[in-house]
Amino acid sequence: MYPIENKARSILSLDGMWDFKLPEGSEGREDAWIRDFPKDGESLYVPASYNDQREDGRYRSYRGRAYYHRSVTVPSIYEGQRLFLRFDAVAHDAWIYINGELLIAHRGGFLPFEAEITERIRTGTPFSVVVVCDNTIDHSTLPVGNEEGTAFFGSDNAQVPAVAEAKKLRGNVNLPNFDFFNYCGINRHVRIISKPVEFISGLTLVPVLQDGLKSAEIQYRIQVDGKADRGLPEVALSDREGNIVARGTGFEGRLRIDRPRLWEPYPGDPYLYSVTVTYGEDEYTEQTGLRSVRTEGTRLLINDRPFYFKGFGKHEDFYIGGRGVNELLNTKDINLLHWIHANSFRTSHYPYAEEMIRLCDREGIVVIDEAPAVGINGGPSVNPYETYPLKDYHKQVLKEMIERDKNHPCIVMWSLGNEPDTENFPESAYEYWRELYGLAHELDPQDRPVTLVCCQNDYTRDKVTRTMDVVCINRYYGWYNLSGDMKAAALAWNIELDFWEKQGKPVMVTEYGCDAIQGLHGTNGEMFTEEFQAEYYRILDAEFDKRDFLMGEHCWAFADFGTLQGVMRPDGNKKGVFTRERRPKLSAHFLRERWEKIPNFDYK
Ligand code: BDP
Repeated sequence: MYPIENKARSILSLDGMWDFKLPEGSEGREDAWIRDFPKDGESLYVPASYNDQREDGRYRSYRGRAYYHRSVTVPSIYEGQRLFLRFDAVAHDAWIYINGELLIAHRGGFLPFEAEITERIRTGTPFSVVVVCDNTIDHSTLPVGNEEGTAFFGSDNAQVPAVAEAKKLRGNVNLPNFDFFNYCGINRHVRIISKPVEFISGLTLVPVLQDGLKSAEIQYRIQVDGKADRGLPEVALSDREGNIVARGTGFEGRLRIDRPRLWEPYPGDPYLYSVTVTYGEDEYTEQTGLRSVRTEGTRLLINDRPFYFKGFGKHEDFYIGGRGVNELLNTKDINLLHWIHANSFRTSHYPYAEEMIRLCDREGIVVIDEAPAVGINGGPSVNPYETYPLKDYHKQVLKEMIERDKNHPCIVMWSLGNEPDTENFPESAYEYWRELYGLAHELDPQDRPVTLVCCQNDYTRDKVTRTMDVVCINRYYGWYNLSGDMKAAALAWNIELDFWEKQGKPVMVTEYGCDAIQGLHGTNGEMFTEEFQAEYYRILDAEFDKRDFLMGEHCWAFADFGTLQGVMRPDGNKKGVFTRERRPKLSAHFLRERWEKIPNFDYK
């Protein structure tokens, strides 16, 4: 549950300066650091990625375990409370030690974990927290790293003998099989949360709209923790003004609402109610919205009306902090989405910080929530489904993601992953992704639509994409192929769209785009110019408008972002419609004019 403060709970933030150390070589002394952290550690800021905080190339190229330390004292006034240490995200694998003893280990860099420390510490007495985090990516991690060969967009031509030899000798390096920088470290907030001895440990909310949206109920389920029986929980639902509009008692129940105010995407009113649960001494409040979501024919319906997605794939990425949670930047991004008349984004390619999802609830931005499964693709000769040990872990990540985000009204669809191989090994792909599809439906109490985002490939061989609730396609006609030839690109799009039209499914474009270097201009549609990017969108969007079954367009990408260096990535990926510092490129003005004219509902 997201940490909150109220009369029963408080938060001690552990954000700020931590001691940090990267192992120097192969001395193997680091185990001792867990008990006795070296005094010569560097100072690094948390929450943020460690990679760009110091002028040391090793911080960017490092592969392996990194060590953080901090001394903490919980004030004595907390005596008698239960205390929990929570990490919102540590990339990628983490081991947390309290006074030299392992408290908890966690796999995966984008989801929260917490453990009770009440019995491990004494209030009023300093204790040490050591975080060991490992940024290794390989065939068993999500996102996936390569174990041999080159990174995504790498430039190592192994046919040159000297290059092949040098690669063998260079030792362990991280080879991302994905196109974003592998920013690592304590990327999100760290907090100690105090809770009463008996406390509320789980809350599930399912809005059900009835009677042609004229009435509604919220089904709730509550879990508690603690030895003593504190009776039945009480539940109160308040409207935006704070008036209680429904009450319930018990671990499960329904809150009925007459004349409900619906949660609507901006510029509609993203109306939020508050659910407050009390149990013994404890109290927990969560905001929730009333909205329905389902697919029907070629449409995705929000509140029973066909929604048209306008927006982007994004990244959590910024100067210096890397993938560190950045609430100031999130605020700016949401306002840029409003400015450009976008209504949605996908959390490509991993679940974003909880603060961002909460902001989207409030601001009426529709979200497709994506698991960090990117890079499940080994080329024509490697069947990743047989050789990458991922499935159980992938299930675990899905479970954690849906558990974290299940109550948010802004989330209307789960994405199981991005651009896996579905073409070289279509049967294996089908088996793998259909099982996860079933699991996501099972796990989600709101039973939202489920998708997987499919790669530019021979779509006729792909058997699984078409079985998802929504077909999501990433396509780069006019850029990676038919480069610069927008006439041919429009033709290719139409050939492919004819195919998808026949599937009778809701289809949306989850990525299309091209690099544009800020300030580079031209008069003849030259690739990489701002004019080319604007023209690219103008030409392709005109084709999309002719297709009634297409239910959305997400440009790639919202803003320029950092990647591994390589010959195709001059200072990162430049497909942003905004620059990395959030200045609009020419295409932003085109999209703003276009999207102003496209309503959220009934466009198609
Ligand atoms: C797609 C990926 C995305 C990349 C993009 C690109 O989904 O992560 O950044 O292409 O090449 O394949 O810019």
